[in-house]
Amino acid sequence: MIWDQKHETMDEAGRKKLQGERLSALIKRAYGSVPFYKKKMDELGVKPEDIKGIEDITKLPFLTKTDMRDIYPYGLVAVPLKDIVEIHTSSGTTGTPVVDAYTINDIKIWGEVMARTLAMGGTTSEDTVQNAYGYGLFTGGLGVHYGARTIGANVIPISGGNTLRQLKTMQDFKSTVLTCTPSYSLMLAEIGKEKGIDFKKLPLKVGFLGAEPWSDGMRREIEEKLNIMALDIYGLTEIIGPGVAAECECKKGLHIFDDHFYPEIIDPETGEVLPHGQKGELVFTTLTKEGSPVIRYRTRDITFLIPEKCECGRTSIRMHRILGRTDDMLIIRGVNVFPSQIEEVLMELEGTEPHYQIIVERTGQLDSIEVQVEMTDKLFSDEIKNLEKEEKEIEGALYSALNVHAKVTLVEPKKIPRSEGKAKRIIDKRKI
Ligand code: DLL
Repeated sequence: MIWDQKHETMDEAGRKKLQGERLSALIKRAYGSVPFYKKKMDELGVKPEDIKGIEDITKLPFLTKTDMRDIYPYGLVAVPLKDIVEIHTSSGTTGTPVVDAYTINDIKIWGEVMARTLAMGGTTSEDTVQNAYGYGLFTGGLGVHYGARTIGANVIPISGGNTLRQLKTMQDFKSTVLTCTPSYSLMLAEIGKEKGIDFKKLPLKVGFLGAEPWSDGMRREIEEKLNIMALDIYGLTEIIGPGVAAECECKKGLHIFDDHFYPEIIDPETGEVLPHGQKGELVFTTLTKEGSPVIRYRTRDITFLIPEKCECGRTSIRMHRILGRTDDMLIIRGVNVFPSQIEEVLMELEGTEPHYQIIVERTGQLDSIEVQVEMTDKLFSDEIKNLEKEEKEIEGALYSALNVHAKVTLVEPKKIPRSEGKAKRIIDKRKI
């Protein structure tokens, strides 16, 4: 179901015109009210009048995470503080958190883009949404909440964690929609199975899963174990939270809500804008945001854009699911590897569970990785020599797919820590 026919199915010329008008209004606003943007534009010799259409976006300076931290907390705010009605921040586990400050209109737009997201998987006012993203400064909980509210669905604001209560709630209230991270959905499946829950008998039909990288192989596991359709949803605090892009039922890339969030792909080394279809760093400009507008923000996420029209009828540009982050890329003996590529390989194998961790170490100048992956109960009860054989086979599969030697260790079932939010896939011993 398409929530916003007008904006989601615009023709190319109409979309470009709207984007251009919104960009030029945004730049006037940002230049006039955010000293940080004025200074950056003045340094480059760009004036608001130079931005007439969307193609002029390349004249503008980039914004980085470091910039956002330097101007913490209110440095990007473009309206009087009395007009800010809500703030969210990133977790700040890796440094000063980044802040998103919303006006009432920003919250309304958030509700709209999240309604588009939930409608992609068929959510209507008849549905009961079990929202297991964390509520609080994290954007997941409230973002989904506003979307479900906009649709008029019944939302259960259960937040993350407390798995037994999640499972009871799912059964008692007959939840039809689940929203949480992909890794947490697997934990629900696992504990549910242990408790004897038959997901085929529950009315749960769709999951909107995101906030962390995952693969198509992981999707297959989740869909099978929970008996749902699992769709990928993407977003980040700096831009709005969830509601930046989402998959439709075709599952062929995520539709970017590009009437609000304009995407570009750049070469992370040179900053050069790359043509559609080429892999690079995703950059976003918030065309309509009032509270803390973001101009050409370098997300550090790696993907490519898919301009062709989707079978679902939406005309917005799509992006491939996130392939990795520039700061998560491992360089193992000269080969670039993203954890998601390792996950793709692991998900194809028999005898293993979708729970793994990658341990990175440095010996001398060289980085090496060990992949710890859980074996199934069946394999666990097998003979040692079979385990060793399986480890060698996985090492071989990783080598032929990625050209990288990784030591593989099969670990006993339930050994890898489970996650209620974003899973920690990499243990980087180089930094410890
Ligand atoms: O994770 C917002 C969100 C909440 C998205 C709920 C989807 C669902 P942050 O905590 O600021 O915001 O983290 C943003 O998480 O730059 C990506 O690296 C990663 N990320 C988010 N969604 C996906 C996804 C929320 N679907 C950072 N696939 C982003 C891969 C994702 N990575």
